[in-house]
Amino acid sequence: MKLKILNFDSLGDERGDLVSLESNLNIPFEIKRVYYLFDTDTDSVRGFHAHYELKQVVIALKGQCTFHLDDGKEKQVVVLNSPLKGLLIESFLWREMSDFSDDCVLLVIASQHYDEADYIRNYEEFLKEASQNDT
Ligand code: T46
Repeated sequence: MKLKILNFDSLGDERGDLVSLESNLNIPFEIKRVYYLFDTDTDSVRGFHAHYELKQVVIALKGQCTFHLDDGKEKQVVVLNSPLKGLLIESFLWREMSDFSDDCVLLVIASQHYDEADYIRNYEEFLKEASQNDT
């Protein structure tokens, strides 16, 4: 599975921590969009889609949540719970997010502007597209 955890160095000192994220340096693509999820209902499950092109790095700035990832052949579960770790989600990965802690703030760094046409929201369609992309 195309899954990678990025480790970010803190530039902190006795005053506290600071992490800098930069296009094509510690973020492995040009950053086109940033969004964040917060105050998510702890019972909510989000996602249920994959992307054709979009790459993203997801960071739990506060709290934690669980990512269920599926490349059509293999499934993997990742708990995000550190502002020093980023989950790189490449294209053609089905994602579902659950178990949001009350205080969870998820930062998402994206390689493309928002485009609904880039979403694959039907799981059967995803399996078909993922197997074609794999060949
Ligand atoms: C992903 C996970 C981690 C916009 O208008 N612009 C945006 O940039 C985004 C991300 C969303 N929206 C709209 C589309 C929906 O009407 O905001 C609403 C909620 O989005 P969605 O239901 O897609 O949220 P999630 O949490 O299921 O998925 C989001 C991202 O869409 C997705 O790319 O990987 O977070």
